[in-house]
Amino acid sequence: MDKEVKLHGFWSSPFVYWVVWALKLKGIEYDYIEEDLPNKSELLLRYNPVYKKVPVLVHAGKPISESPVILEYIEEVWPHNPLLPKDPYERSVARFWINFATDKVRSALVSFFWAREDDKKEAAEQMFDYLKISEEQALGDKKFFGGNSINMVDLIFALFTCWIQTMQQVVGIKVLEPSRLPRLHAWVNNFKEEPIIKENLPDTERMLEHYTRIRSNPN
Ligand SMILES: N[C@@H](CCC(=O)N[C@@H](CS)C(=O)NCC(=O)O)C(=O)O
Repeated sequence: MDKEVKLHGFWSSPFVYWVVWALKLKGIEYDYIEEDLPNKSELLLRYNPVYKKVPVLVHAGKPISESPVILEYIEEVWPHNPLLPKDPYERSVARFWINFATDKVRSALVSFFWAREDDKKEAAEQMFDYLKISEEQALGDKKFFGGNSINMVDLIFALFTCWIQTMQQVVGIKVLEPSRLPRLHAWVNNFKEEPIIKENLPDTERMLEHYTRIRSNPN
């Protein structure tokens, strides 16, 4: 029987993983529909006519698009195993870092991935600066951004797990090194060791092949 919750996704998309992890951490059953992005399904185009992107979450026939919006929706509809702090101030701090990661750090990662030979070092340093700020100001000495357990900030910063690791290999520069970002580096390992995350990560070989192909042939 069809489930009430459906997720349209793509296997290498970090935005899709944010939603997968949130649903799994809350124990929500769902049907997963893998999209062929060069050849999107009619349903995806109907559900997300503005951006035509994944992820799209469909709950009781109603579509929700844009991953941060989807995460907020999941948190509101299924408040158990919370992904945001209860305290309003702490919640605003979490949202501040979610914003910082999706805006500043994510664009720095994209610029790093696409940088030409001459600009690579500068792009790497810009990303390092943002990661250092995140390490010092948001993570501190905690195990996770959420404290002792994973919260929404951890899910968003997960861009700096498999995705940054693959991109560093493709670009040929390492930014997230234990000597320069020791606490963030330890966080990556802690995050990837959490059972729900560990069971739901993209295959590293396939990621490397995929991102190498994208970088050498953007179209
Ligand atoms: N801002 C969107 C970004 C989603 C996004 O970029 N999805 C990509 C896959 S990683 C996509 O669907 N690309 C298809 C396209 O652009 O045609 C979100 O947070 O959900």
